[in-house]
Amino acid sequence: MSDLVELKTSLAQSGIDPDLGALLDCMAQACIEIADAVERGALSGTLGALDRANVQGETQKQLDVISNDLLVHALQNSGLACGIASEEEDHAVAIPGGAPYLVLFDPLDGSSNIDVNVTVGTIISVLPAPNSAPNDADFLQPGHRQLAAAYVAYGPSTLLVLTTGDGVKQFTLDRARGAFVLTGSALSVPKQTAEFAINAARQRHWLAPIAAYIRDCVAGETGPRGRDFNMRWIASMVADVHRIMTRGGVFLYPNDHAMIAEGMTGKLRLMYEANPMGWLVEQAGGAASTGEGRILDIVPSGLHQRVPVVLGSADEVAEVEARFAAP
Ligand code: AHM
Ligand code: MG
Repeated sequence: MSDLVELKTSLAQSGIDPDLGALLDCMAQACIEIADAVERGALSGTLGALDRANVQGETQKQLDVISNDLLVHALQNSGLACGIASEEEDHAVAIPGGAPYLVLFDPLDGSSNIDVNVTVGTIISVLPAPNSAPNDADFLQPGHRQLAAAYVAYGPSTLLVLTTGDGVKQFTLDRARGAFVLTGSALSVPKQTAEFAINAARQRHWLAPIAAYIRDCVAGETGPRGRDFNMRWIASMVADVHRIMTRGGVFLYPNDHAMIAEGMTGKLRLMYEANPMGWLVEQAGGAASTGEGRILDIVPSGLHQRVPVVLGSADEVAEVEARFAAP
């Protein structure tokens, strides 16, 4: 089909700084290589874990490291970013050259799903660079300062979902062209939903507001919510959020008593998971909260800081916030 709009063209027509467009196109090209690596899996001998951990103490998968290297090398050779922060890098990586952007990413989110052939993804955030030789502290900007946010879902189709602050566009990888093409120009998260996503195995650890919210959803038609709810949990944030982008829902990864006992403030990382996904959901008309306030207004204190996450259909996020606000 010749009337399809490729990502590069869509970016050029969007009115954003051409260098930002080129940066996003560069990231997209690297993600096509990640898609190839994920798809080949066992054929390349790249499934399974490495005998080493990242800065958060999580065992790295081979494909975590391959994906990180592909993105880092693409950016180092692009001349379009002056700093990188990644889930798989302990500290920020500076890139000489004076480009005005910082790029943050989770190279392969949900990587526990790789070995079972379930959708995984890449999450990307772009911030303005305050100087040309950034260190960790220069990245600590609230999410509302993001210039672009995107995820790539490596599923039955490889999808790129992107915002630069003017709504959310979806692109599908066309293997014949070797390019992403526009397949959705204004993604919208319905305001209301009857579907929630949470790891219910942590129920015994939940804080009271989360326990009360899920109890009322599960009570269904005869409970206080007066309707039946459905539950889905893929354990790949990209896949769970993409379902919500497509048909609505609420995704919760709250802080809980067990994590608090370990000195944690949730599981998901603010800078390269919660902020970009939060902004994408907001740009599609949804909401993104810790349960006690807007995620994008958090002033970060660390590159790998963790936060509670409640995002998706606006009415349901408000319902969770009301539980936290209740006396
Ligand atoms: P990761 O960045 O180490 O892959 O962890 C993040 C993932 C999310 O994609 C997903 O929502 C969550 O962890 C799943 O957690 P759990 O294993 O507790 O279900
Ligand atoms: Mg990850």
